[in-house]
Amino acid sequence: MVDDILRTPEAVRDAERWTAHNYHPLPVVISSAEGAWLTDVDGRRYLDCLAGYSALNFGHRHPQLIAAAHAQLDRLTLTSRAFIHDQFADFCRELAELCGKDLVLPMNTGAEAVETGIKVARKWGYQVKGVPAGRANIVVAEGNFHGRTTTIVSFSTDEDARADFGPYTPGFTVVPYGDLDALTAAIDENTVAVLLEPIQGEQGVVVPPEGYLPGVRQVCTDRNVLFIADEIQSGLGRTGATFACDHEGVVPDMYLLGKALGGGIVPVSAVAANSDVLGVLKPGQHGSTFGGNPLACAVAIEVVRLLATGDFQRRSAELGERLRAGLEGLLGKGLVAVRVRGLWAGLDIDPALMSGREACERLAERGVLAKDTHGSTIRLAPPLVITEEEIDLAVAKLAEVLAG
Ligand code: IF1
Repeated sequence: MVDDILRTPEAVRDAERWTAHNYHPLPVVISSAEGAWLTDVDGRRYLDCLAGYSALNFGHRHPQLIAAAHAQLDRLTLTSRAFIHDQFADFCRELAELCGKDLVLPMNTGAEAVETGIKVARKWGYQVKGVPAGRANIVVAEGNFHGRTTTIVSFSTDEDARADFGPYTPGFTVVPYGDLDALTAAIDENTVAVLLEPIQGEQGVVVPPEGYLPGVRQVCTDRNVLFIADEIQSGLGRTGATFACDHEGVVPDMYLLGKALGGGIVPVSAVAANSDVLGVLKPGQHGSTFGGNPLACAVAIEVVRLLATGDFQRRSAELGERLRAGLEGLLGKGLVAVRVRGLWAGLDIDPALMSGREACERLAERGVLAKDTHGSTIRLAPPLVITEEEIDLAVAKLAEVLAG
């Protein structure tokens, strides 16, 4: 058992004693990290194949990001949006330019970006599209994961995420993911937006059929409906492009960003859209205490500059092909399906062999940390700084686990 191998350090028992049990973490207590590697309290090292659910795309403590954080910590950390600060304009401009949009609204967590997108879409619907007050609806997909607020779980199809959190927020229509006909049929005169992950992360890195995203784009354009792409997990280099939508040349009306935007250092999220959409918000109608704070902006500016060269995107695409080849080599050897886009993979293990959780426990015993999603599916999402040798190591350890 993983507890025996990793022992159960005092810190695990302390954590379990003093925290709500809203997670079931592996019994690993990390004390330091660098690049793609973690070190636990006993000095054991692990290759990180989760990267904070894609919040660590640039690796642990990327030197350029840490330097920006240190410099800002020694100057200014928080002003609130009641005033402006000297990092704010550069952050908003450089992120807007990366997205090809006019405006950026900074928040902190991904869920706040999603909530912002929902609120802006509704207000746009009433004030621009002319939807009758209180009648706006938003089309979402089965298997979605957009965060854990009560409104967001209102349209979740995952009972664990949703049960006993009612009463639920109305105004959402759920359709099968990847089914363009069903999505088109769900749009009516009061539909203000379609909200989708371009690739469904928590569902197990589910890539929609080719043509689906362009089809969604077209029907949203034709029906005057906002296409909101939740790129919080799929964006910022993870899939081998700046945004997952890029793979099919699709430009949404709103990008929802988070996770890696904060460089694995501070929570940073944002909504990027043109002024005809984000312009519906007036002072006092939306905000956040920490949204767009100086420390967050200083780090996120460096994140945007790391992405501006395209090097991380190219690296993710190239190394992703090595990862794909390695994983596809395990089909029929314990894996029943492999889905890969850049350095992001969803693996379905033969349920008769083991659960995703068991696979992750056995990987941890072998020095690789990953996370199951559901059942016998695990996701691999290493930092984009991982090397070819480290990819080969992760695949080899997975092969060992699957071979029993
Ligand atoms: C947990 C999942 C992943 C996200 C997308 C918005 C958010 C997330 C596409 C909200 C957050 C995190 C949340 C974290 C685990 C992780 C997760 F397992 F929950 F579903 F990555 F797949 N849109 N995903 O993936 O962002 O508010 O968390 O900053 O809640 O367990 P957040």
